[in-house]
Amino acid sequence: MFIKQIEMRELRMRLLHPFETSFGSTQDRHVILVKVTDGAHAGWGEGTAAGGPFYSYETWETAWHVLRDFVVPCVIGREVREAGDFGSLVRGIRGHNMAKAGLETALWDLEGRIRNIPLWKFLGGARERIDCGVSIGIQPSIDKLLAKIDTELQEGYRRIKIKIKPGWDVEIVRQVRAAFPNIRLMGDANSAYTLADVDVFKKMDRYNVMMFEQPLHHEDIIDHAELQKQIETPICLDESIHSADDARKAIKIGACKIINVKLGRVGGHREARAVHDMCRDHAIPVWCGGMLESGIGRAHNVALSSLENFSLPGDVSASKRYWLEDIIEPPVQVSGEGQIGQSARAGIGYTVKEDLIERLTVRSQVFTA
Ligand code: OSB
Ligand code: MG
Repeated sequence: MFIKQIEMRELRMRLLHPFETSFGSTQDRHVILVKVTDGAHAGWGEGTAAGGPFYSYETWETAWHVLRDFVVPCVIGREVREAGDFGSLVRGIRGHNMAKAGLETALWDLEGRIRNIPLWKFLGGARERIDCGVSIGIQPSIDKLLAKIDTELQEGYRRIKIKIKPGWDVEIVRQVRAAFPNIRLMGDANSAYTLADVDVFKKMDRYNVMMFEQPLHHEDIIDHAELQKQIETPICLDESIHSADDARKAIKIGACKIINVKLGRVGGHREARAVHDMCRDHAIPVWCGGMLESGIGRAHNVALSSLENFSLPGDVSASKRYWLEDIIEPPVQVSGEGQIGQSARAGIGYTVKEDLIERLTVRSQVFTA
């Protein structure tokens, strides 16, 4: 593939509802899009950085800077044999995986379209329908949370993830479990605890929670291994895992029993698949995380989730939970059984609404070979 043109865009989008985690609340969501063309076909990717350096150190501002000044110059005008070769082109750039993933995933879409094959098949996926869960932010009250869970269950979602933080944990989990005795329930702490809080997790151990996601520090695996020894509920790592090698080490020391894979966090499809393979080889199930994506990032998540070891429902849910109007057509839709079907069309398998993208754009830059 000759990389003839790369276009970066920053979109200003607004979430239908604010999303609150242990590190704050978001409603204005800027989206970094990357469009890459070989002259005949175009591929699209999304960089999923947030407005502030709270989930990770990246922000949409740093992602723009790193893409424009470092990542794009490594790729523009190059003959790239296949999308999987992206990593070798940007080998010298440390970190900034969300920025890299914006372009990396665009190359996978492009290659899928050139080969006229759906991305999920091209990645080697087998799941024609993926199981969906939802991630529900911290709510103003327990009653609002219970009502929201009820709505999502009626929509068909197969697993409910709630956000927990000190003071919004044991009692919340107890009440949710009392109201919904049989649902698949999990809690995501986004690193809000330390090992000193082990008793909080021991108390929550009673409520048949599928997993606690990233309870401890975002760079830690040692303390997670210690916590896992002391509790029954599986620990799932999110923030701590940036590569297949991170996954190998975490599994080796017993820091987790499940891993959440996010394209942005690991730098794109190639590494996401490597994390998946590493986990599969150690009998560790994975699921696909979400970063409040627009339809483009969402479509990439749907395709990734087709790989066999994505055996747990992910945070990949319908466009309409986030956006009044999504930037792809059709929007990502979830069936009454809580599943998303794979597209039969080439690449990400959705039509990109370029006119809407143009209206939402706050800045753009084009690089031509
Ligand atoms: O920790 O999984 C997370 C959103 C932003 C940053 C981090 C996380 C999340 C979510 C939302 O949980 C998942 C989604 O619905 O896209
Ligand atoms: Mg998480």
